Amino acid sequence: MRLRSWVWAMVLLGFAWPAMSSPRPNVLLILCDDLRTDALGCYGSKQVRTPAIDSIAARGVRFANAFCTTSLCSPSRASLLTGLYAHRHGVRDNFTELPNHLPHWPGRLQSAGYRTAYLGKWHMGEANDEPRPGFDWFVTHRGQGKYFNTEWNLNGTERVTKPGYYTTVVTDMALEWLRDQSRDQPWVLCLGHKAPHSFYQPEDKYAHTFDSVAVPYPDSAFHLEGKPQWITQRLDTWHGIYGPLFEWRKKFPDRRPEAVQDFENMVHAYWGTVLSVDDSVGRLLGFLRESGQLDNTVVIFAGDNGLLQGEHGMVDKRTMHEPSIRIPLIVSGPGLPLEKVENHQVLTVDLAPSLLELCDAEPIPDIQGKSWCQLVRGKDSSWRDGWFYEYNYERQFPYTPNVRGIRTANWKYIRYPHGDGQPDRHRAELYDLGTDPGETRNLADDPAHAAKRAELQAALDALMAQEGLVSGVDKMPLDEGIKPQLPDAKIR
Ligand SMILES: [Ca+2]
Repeated sequence: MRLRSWVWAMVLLGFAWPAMSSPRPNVLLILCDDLRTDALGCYGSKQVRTPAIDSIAARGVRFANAFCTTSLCSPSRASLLTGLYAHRHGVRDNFTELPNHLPHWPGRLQSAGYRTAYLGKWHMGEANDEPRPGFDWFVTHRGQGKYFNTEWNLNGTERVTKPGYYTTVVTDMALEWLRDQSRDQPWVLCLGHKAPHSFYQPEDKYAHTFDSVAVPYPDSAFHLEGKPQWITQRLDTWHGIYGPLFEWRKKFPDRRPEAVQDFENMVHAYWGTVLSVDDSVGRLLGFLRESGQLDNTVVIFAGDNGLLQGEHGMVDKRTMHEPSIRIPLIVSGPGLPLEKVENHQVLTVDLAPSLLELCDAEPIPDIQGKSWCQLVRGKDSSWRDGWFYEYNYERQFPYTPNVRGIRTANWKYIRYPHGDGQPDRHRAELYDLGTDPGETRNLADDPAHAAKRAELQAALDALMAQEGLVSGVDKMPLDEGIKPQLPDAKIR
């Protein structure tokens, strides 16, 4: 009774109720492109020092087992925004627009009264740099952008080539936008880095930081026995370790042991681009701290997909092996625990419902992701045990078959459908991640593990059937095999 009387007194005195509740948090999403978890200090890198990124983990939640559901840039970005798998949002490759009718979390927050901006790499719709729905301010470029001197489309008003390093330029633009925002209205800022996507070009000041660090090919590159043949066939291609290595190797294929120097140079350059991202994060956090907004901002640092860096003889991503599907995901802000490491498996599709819950906004109905807000507070005992992965063969990049697979906390089963509904022609893969996290021993054809394989096959079928993906509905192209051809220069 006392509370009700107090509320009525406030109403009679002319106080508005919303002003009495805590202000809605701002949202800063920092999205990297092709960032491996092991290129960050807080995920255990011994080489790459990332104090600013690590500081987000220290004041928030670091997800130790975050995964993408399709390891490819555009499909995964669409999943991060919409909470949907690729088969639902329809962005199956790097050349498809995110359909305008699909709701996404920044758009939801815009409808709920937020000011919203997207700055940097969008990359859904290769040639389109025009503004997209749901954002009050939208600055991007065509295609992959360039590490130096990118041409930007400023909110559809003009195209400007801004001199300098991409990571620095996009951070300057982000700070400029943040300084312009009123304190009376919450905001969403999505910053899409190009880094550390190929072709890796560090800033001059980081070009030689790792010169003294030896980077051999991973041991798993030399132990492909028991794995499907297509992995061996990939070795000399655009996505294999003896191939061009995103132009860090000029003459290829090169299987000579001394050609590992090209691989080492490539990895050094990749790491160098991450150091600039850490500088960017430091500047953004510094601004939020100095302007008194840090404690009321949800800060998300994430990658869109993982990256193979020599494991099993592969570079690039797309496959379902661990380095390809693992993404960094670190979140801090009001309502979240401090310095927590969350070990449950979370997915790209979980970001949208989680952020909308943190901002107390209307959820998007009928999506496939699940909010992890209660999970990280230790209050969700019904979290998923397993999830399925999907990738469709690309004729422009004929280095990875169709992939359907399931990952549980301790097991992974991967199959490679041909695309014609007939029995698979590639050997499947089965790994005991509990004892073999490096996926070195393929147990798929081991009679001692036949029951486990059958169990996981049934679980995969059940998960996909829940989404309506039964035989004949789950569409995919015909697998035309692994080919030596290089992709078209315009889409590399
Ligand atoms: Ca990517």
